[in-house]
Amino acid sequence: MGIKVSIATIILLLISSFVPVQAHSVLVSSNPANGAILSQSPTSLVLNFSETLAQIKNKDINKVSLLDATKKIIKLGKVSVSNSVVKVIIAQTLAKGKYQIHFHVVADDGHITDNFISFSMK
Ligand SMILES: [Cu+2]
Repeated sequence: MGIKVSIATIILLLISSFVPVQAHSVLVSSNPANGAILSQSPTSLVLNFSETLAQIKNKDINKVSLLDATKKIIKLGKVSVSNSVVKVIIAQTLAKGKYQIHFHVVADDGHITDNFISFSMK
């Protein structure tokens, strides 16, 4: 019994190690870039992922939010997705300080990427 369970576990581990890792969408680049120090307020956020993102008509499954240093949410426009690129317009001028871009996106294979990057305004 115990042996059967461990064999099943080993087989599962072997199978999972063959699942292609490249299917996970990771952030490749962005504008503003992670760690950027800007002197001019950006008018949009552009996030470039490694994989095509899933899209469902009339549903916002790919989400982006912008927070200031006090975790206050900055108003953004509607998120637009084109293949692996997410773009959103920033609806206001950003004051001096630190900001975080949080993103929660769904790759074509259904895998979710949930992370954030930071930039600051000097
Ligand atoms: Cu994946």
